[in-house]
Amino acid sequence: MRPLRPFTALVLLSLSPLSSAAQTSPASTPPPQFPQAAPFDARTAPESARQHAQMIRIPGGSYPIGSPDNHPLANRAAMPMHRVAIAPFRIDRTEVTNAQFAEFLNALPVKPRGTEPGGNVGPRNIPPEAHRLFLEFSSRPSPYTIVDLDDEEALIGVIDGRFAPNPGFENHPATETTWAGALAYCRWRGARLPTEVEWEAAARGPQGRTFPWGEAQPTTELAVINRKSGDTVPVGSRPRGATPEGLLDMAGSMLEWTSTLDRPYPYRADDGREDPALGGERVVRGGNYVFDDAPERLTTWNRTFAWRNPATGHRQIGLRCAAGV
Ligand SMILES: [Ca+2]
Ligand SMILES: [Ca+2]
Repeated sequence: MRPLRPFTALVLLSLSPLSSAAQTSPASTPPPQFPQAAPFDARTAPESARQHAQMIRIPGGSYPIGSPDNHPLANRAAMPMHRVAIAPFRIDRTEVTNAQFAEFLNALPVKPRGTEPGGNVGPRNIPPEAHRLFLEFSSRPSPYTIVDLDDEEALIGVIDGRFAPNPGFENHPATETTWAGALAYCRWRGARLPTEVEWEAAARGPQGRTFPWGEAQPTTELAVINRKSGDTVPVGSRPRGATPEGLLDMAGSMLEWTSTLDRPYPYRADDGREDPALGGERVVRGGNYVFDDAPERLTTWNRTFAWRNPATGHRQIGLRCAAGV
């Protein structure tokens, strides 16, 4: 359970203020080098190939970015509103699914053992040298996983010695992926993570929509919100909440990792916030199905969310990839 972690960290800090644990916050850990995956192959990764082929083009141009200061749903952490010139790019139509992310795991040089559903995967299922890549809680806490398969909210497990989505959850959004795990997936597919401003431009449009679908207040018909923890739904289940270009679940369902370090607006691409080698919190966008049912959490400009340590996976954070045109 993720909510226990801050408490655990506090206990450790208070008991051993001079230990290395006190001096290095997990969120500041630089991302590691993960093992090299086999080259992307559409024949063995058909779900990821389909997602990639259906990416949606977002026009380049000057986009409004950041929170207006005179709006009922204004957010100080997203001020000031400014304009950013954005080159045309493509972005996934939906969040990446468990089936798609499992295809990436099976391209890694790691052979899991046995059969266990996501959440029950443990040291017996993973070769010892790869525990740190897949297990957040089993054995010692990992410094930086790809995905937390031992977290109770994980929906990818092991079936007959292969990584596999939990049956029935193939088309649900991937959960418990770390920031670097999300980046590694997108790179394997020949893509990348969207920058924070690309994500915002795709959700907001050049005219500056308040919500991805427009100005109407969020409802459960427009967005996957107000659900119990673990109760995800298949990606793209709220077509009425699509953007004009057809992007789905840009508000609600999962929060989505971006490439960008959490630094104040105005956005600057050249000040280090896009350096993938740096530690620090990465921005997640779009609200999520458990915690973010309030309208101010689902605006296209909101960039303030708790629990986004990039080194561990989270039940409420998923991903979608971007690429050049
Ligand atoms: Ca989302
Ligand atoms: Ca986790």
